[in-house]
Amino acid sequence: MLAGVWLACTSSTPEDAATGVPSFPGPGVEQTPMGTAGSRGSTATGSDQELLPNPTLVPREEGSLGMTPLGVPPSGRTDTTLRDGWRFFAGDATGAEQPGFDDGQAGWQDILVPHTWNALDAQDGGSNYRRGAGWYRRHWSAPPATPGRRVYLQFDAANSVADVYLNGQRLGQHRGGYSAFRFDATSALREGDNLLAVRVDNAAVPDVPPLSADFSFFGGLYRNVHVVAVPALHIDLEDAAAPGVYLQTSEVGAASAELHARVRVTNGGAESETAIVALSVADAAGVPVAHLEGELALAAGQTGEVELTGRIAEPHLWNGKADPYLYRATAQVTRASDPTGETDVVVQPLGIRSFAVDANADFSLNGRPLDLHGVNRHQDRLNLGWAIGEAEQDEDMALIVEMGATAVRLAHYQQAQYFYDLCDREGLIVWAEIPLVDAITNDPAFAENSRQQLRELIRQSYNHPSILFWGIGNEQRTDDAPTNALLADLAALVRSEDSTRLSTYAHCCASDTGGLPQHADLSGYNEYFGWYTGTYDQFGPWADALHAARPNARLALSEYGAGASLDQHQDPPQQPATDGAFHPEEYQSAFHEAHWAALETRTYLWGKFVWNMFDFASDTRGEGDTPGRNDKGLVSYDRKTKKDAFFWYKANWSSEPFAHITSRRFELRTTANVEIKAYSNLPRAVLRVNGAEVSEVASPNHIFRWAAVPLGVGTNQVEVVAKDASGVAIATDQVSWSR
Ligand code: GCB
Repeated sequence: MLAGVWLACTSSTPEDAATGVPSFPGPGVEQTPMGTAGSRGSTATGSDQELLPNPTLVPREEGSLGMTPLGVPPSGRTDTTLRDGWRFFAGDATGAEQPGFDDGQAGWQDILVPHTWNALDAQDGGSNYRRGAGWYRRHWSAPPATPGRRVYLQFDAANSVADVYLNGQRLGQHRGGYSAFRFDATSALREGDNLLAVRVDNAAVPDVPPLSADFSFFGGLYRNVHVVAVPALHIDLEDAAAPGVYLQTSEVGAASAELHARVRVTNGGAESETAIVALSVADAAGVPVAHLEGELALAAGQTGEVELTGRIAEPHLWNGKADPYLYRATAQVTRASDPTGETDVVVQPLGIRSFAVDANADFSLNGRPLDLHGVNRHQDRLNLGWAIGEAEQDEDMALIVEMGATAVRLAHYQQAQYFYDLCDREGLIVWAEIPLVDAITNDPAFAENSRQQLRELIRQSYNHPSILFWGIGNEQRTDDAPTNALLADLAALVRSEDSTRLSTYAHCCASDTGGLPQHADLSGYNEYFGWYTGTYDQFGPWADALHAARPNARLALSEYGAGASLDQHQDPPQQPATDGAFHPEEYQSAFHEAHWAALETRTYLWGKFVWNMFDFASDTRGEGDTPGRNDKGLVSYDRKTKKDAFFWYKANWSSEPFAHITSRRFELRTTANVEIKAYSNLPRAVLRVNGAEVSEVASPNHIFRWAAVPLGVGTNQVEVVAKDASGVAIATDQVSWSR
């Protein structure tokens, strides 16, 4: 919602000769003047300013001092998305980085970016999807260069090793499949036609995590590619491809909150400059509530950092789903020698909140208890793999919100900034993490790449108020010295990068009380009682024993789940063989009913995350009804069908009234009498079969059961009407079963 407002602040066109911005013709090219970019660094001058309380701040007049009607100063920055016009070759192609290379030859195809070459073969099982090289090429036209102006190529992700060339010149390599990266393309850029070529490779390499995992590693440029052009004096773009603006709040109370901002500035020009750095904060209505300014002297080519601090009076808190209130922070850099001249602007969300995690009590947000319950999410979907867009992410979020989650673990890697934006706007609490999954190597390059990916995750996602936890790893299985050293190192990196949030870890398999879960501030456990081990009624006693053994540890259930097919049914359900072909939907429901009953009373667990919100591709798997599928989702891989267990959580977590008859896809019945079960968040429900009332029952726990209901031969119309406490019918559901 807010992002839409920011993007609307267009002040220059792609062909704007005055700004020297390259033009990128053609449909599929989306351009806005406000990119986000970033960095961290060296010299700093500071400015501490008391912020005026809201009512005494006078908004600048529209149009004065360069302010647009929407309150954002015009920026010399442009951000252009290169969506269409790409040629792609699946494999290695000698010389493909050269402008003269013929990409019209056989084997090359037109594609749109985001793109993956594994959309189909990484979802169909057999552990045989193509892992290797792919080449992308795209021409574009640039106007004459403007002295000092810098042009960057930004990749929001490429899995997993990318080599970038412009006009045959190699700009650099990025290793890591989930974080954004940028290269300064200015020196390789020329007037007129330019040829961008990218070699992406998703073959296994020993130094880039993940080495192994229970999901498919889709290769390609699967997120957007941008051209970002900035004035000579600009907000830094080279700090791990971050926004270059880092916002923190502290001492958050009803009367005020402290605001600390670091803004990194680069002088890309040939002369020394003094930069005027301003940070303005506007409320959700666009009314300014704070303005901070500092100055920074920079030699030619130098990057420095300004620290600005101040106070926001009577802050409107970002309060999770109850009130996900966002301010908008606009950082602006201007040359002191030309204060009305070109600026560079970066706009970021600002949410003001405090939180605490306690080993023995509920998580709290802004001093109030908040139950953190939700799901893990993978980013892939049927026939698209990871090459998804905003519409798919909106749909994912809508489903998570409909179910009533308060939190989400975005497993097992950095996800799109757009999804973190959605979490900010919806008020979901986020566990974000790096892809340190399963196996590690002792190679120092592996540790360094893990650190790099963690640094990128933190810096690129720093300003999302929804993110409270940085995940440093998932399920390292060997409790040995190198693994402990790596986890200790990553936990320390979180502390040095971001003292305002907590590190966390998802543990399994090695000893619960061993070394591995001790490094992060918080301990998550992936436990599958009733699926991979034991029975589901063992979960509660296990959790209590762990809490007793680690009384000061802050514990979460980071994963729990069971597989379910939409087409396999059983009454009453039996615990299936996990690696078998039969995963009845009814067993998944029973598993989650038991787990949630055990979880909702254990407030010492700060978070509870179902594995998984959606079925996902794992090409090595061959179980359930679909090869290559992990079927523990509450929603199908194509997002079209919600399994019964989805409605179990909705009944517990959402107040939107509904009724849902379970086993609805169990259409052909073979017994004369069946148990009929419904979920609802209303207190009473009536069952009717073929128009005749069976009975009205009350339920304290959202499960309504009618035992041994006779079904007639032929088609049976089954209807449940859920009622409020005073007996008013509020929601109905119908299914049709035959016998
Ligand atoms: C886990 C892993 C996750 C798997 C899941 C499963 O513990 O963390 O990546 O997908 O179990 O379904 O087995």
